Amino acid sequence: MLLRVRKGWELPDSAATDETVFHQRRQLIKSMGLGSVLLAGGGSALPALAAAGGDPSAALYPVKRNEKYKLDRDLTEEKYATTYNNFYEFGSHKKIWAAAQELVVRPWTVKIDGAVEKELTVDIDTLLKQMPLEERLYRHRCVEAWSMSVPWSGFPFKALVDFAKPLGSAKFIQMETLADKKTMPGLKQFWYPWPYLEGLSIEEATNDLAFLATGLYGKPMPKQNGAPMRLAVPWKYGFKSIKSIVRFTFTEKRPVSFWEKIQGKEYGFWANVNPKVDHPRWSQATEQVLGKPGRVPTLLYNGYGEHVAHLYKDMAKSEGDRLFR
Ligand SMILES: Nc1nc2c(c(=O)[nH]1)N[C@H]1C(S)=C(S)[C@@H](COP(=O)(O)O)O[C@H]1N2
Ligand SMILES: [Mo]
Repeated sequence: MLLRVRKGWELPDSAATDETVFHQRRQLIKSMGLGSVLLAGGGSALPALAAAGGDPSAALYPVKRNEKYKLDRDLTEEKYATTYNNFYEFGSHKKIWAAAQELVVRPWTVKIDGAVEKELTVDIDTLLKQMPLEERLYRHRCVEAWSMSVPWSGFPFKALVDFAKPLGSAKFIQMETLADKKTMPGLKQFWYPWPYLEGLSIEEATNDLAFLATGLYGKPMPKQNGAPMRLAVPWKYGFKSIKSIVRFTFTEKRPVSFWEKIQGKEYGFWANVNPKVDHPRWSQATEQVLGKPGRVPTLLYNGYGEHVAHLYKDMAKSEGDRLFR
């Protein structure tokens, strides 16, 4: 985001083709894995499936769509949303989707700590079974001025807050991404303050729109999009929507997020979308929709003002335009 300059959204056809070939290869490996299960018998079934990328949550999807959240534009084609990604743990180039296949998503545990009744660690599949899964169509607006519209599967963040039982003193929730040097080459960029951290106020996290996404296009979350669970807060710039979350810490103090630490003047804590507040180095007035020619106007709160504007009414004076960068 800071160092990376893209020549528009344009995805070379070759990359999309690569993806198709790549998936076909995965299919092949998968069928080979299943083949060896049949040959070798039950004992080796689990490792073979795991090696072939088997996801124990696959049977949960697709989930029922919540029709409350409407789009004003077409859905982005899956091939763009799953090949045009930001995930700095895997580098700052355009082949993130390929590099991110190294991410190991099982076993995966999520820690809940800080100002809660009882600190705990929960296995992702145990958590998924308890959460009210649904599908929502959301826009996503990156601070780099590109955008997409995608069907996330997942559950309201509020359901996780209820599950966590925060104490009255908790005012913010800090979230943390996995930081695994073995599989994430981006961590070698030692000048970044790993792990990737983000935060929301409790009011934001319990707002209807705040969503913990565990699937995309009716399937488990692709690794490059932040498997097995990532945030989706569509009224904020994309960098707030932290991927591959391993920890939620309830706290009294406002967390300092990853990009805020690096360049606080450009990437603040609140980061609500606003076409009138430019990034110091570029305009935020318009955006490039992935897969579409030309640019469209950017909307205040990315078009979600009716859901969230009230959260910031009393803060507008004290925070000024920091609400929007
Ligand atoms: N852990 C982590 N989360 C992250 C990022 C990242 O680099 N690391 N990039 C952010 C940015 S800038 C954007 S725009 C979105 C991109 O999500 P997508 O690849 O699913 O479109 O993820 C956000 N979450
Ligand atoms: Mo972004």
